[in-house]
Amino acid sequence: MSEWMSLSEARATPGLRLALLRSVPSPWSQAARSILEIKRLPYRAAVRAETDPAGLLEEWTGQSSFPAAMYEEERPRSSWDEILLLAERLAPEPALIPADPRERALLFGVAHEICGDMGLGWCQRLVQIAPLAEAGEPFGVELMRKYGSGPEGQKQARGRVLEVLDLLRGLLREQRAAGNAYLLGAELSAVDVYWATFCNLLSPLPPEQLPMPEPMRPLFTSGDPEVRARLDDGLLELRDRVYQRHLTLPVEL
Ligand SMILES: N[C@@H](CCC(=O)N[C@@H](CS)C(=O)NCC(=O)O)C(=O)O
Repeated sequence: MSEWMSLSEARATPGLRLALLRSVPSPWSQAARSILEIKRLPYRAAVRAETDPAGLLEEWTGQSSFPAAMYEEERPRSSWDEILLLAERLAPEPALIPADPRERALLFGVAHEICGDMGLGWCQRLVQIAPLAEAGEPFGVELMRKYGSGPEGQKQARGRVLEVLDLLRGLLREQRAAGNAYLLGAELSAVDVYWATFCNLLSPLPPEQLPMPEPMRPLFTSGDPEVRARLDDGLLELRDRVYQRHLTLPVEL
């Protein structure tokens, strides 16, 4: 279990600090933690506390989303790729980014399809929050203000989720045919970690492995039959395997 500190405490602490969203299975936060843990990088976990001055995360990191990784006095890293590159630099082994430039380009391309703007996580969030925002639910309205992608983006969102799932199951099928267990080959890479953690937006791990507030579970469970069919085609099994072999269970929120 992590010892959580406030953002103010974290700012006054040297070393590697990760500002995280707590209590919700935010896949960006979960992926960042998982990467540091796989690499056995010591870090301090920080969460916004009531004692923190308003706007501290924004002032410190220049943006308002979680996670953000801060190493010593270096510039804060707040996007999934910056956080991955920082972790890889601080602990090159086990490598989660291939050394070969062509394979690396593929890794960042696929990872963008999972974690980036208009990727799987982004688009599934648009699918989840649209009805809440339309109903005037403050949480949905706020997230739509922050992450809305215009009427065109909203229209594309569900199709993009299906497309990325097709991309991932295609990669998995090809690797399996070549006798490999992971999305990009024989070894775990960052895209396996992203898939396992982002899968919780569509089909969360069971309560004993992911103890999220239960009223939240339906929001994180896709009832879309086309999504379910794609998950059942090897992707849930991959998620389970990655968690069991490489990540921490139960997930700490
Ligand atoms: N900046 C991140 C994306 C992080 C992100 O979308 N975080 C969301 C998770 S739902 C968040 O912090 N939402 C809460 C908020 O904005 O207050 C990246 O590009 O990797």
